[in-house]
Amino acid sequence: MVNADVSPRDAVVATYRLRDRRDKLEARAEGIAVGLTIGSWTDLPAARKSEVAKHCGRVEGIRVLEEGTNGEVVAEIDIAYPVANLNGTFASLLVTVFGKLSMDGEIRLERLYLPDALARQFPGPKFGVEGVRERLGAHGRPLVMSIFKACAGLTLDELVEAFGEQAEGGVDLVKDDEIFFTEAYATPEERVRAYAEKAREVAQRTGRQTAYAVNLTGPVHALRDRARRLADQGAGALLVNVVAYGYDVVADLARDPEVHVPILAHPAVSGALYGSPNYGIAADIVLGQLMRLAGADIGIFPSMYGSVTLGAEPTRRLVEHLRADAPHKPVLPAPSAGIYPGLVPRLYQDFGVDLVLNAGGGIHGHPGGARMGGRAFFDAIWAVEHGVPLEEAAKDRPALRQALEKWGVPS
Ligand code: 1AE
Repeated sequence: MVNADVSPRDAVVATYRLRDRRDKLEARAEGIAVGLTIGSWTDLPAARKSEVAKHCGRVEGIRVLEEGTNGEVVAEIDIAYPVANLNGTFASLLVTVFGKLSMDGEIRLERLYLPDALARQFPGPKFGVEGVRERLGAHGRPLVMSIFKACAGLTLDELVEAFGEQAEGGVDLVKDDEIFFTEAYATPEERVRAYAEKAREVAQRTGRQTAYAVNLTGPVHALRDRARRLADQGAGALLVNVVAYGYDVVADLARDPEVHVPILAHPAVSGALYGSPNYGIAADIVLGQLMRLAGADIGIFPSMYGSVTLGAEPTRRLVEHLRADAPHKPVLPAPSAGIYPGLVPRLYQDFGVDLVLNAGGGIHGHPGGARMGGRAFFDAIWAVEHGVPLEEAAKDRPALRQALEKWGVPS
């Protein structure tokens, strides 16, 4: 019953890491290939029809990685699923490769190969690295993004004042915190309009334009209208809690020409998918590969250094997905959580110049306030670009000096 005709060109190939008895691996792999496509746990007469059999999955490989105990081994298996089973949605992709299977004991989706013809059915980023740089007028250096902290409970006037403080620091973007949902004090539309006015006022004085990435919240059925409205009213970008809402929701926004601003993908909730080494879906798929397909222009993920961390190897693979040669535009990486000015040389070294320096505490916790917090990042950028050690640059740059005094430079 296994389909021998499906070629890599017209198949999605999923690689799983699982634990099972060595002598059961073949049957297990075959059970997945059939069970997730045309079969079930028992013989189904209809599955023998040739038209149905065309849709069957195929075992592409079985590799034992580690010997375990009691005859069990840790192994990787590759299963090819015909693209013809899918319909260009994340729902069809994820349910095919890891729907029911995700509940079948110790098994983890490690890699996912999509042929270009299938990848093209997903929108990908509307702007990508160059498009975001163009919109923000920021070239040849990392972007600096401030995370708006402590928002719930502030009146619109207080919020505008806090936005102004961040804009005075010269940051390219101020983004809402992902946990900012309440509209009791100001709606997202009111914030967008008021911050845009404040940004214009600051820009007239400083020559620096700051865009606002507004948290796109509300019921799913209203998101597209709200996104269009926020874009029209002056939002610089949309912050979306992608995993909570679902990749297809983001893809709909990315496909819509009237949503004419970049999408910032926040990773909230994703740890529930990738957190275990033995279950779930690898972080680089969740936060790299699928985010790009869905249309994220900036991809936020836990940095390797800070308060919520991701290891160096998953990070490398994740960033590779964001930047790899592919049918879609590349995505700007925003390694986040616990970012402060002393880390800037390390971030350049690890990620290069196409990068977003995204900081909440590292800007608002600056002894001189958010204004000085933003400046400290630009001082650090200046130092790296001129090959000057941070401590040296800090001597005549008070914002950087105070930041280094408070948070130091990692060794
Ligand atoms: C990986 C997500 C980071 C995030 O959402 C966040 O708010 C970070 O804040 P700070 O920079 O760690 O204060």
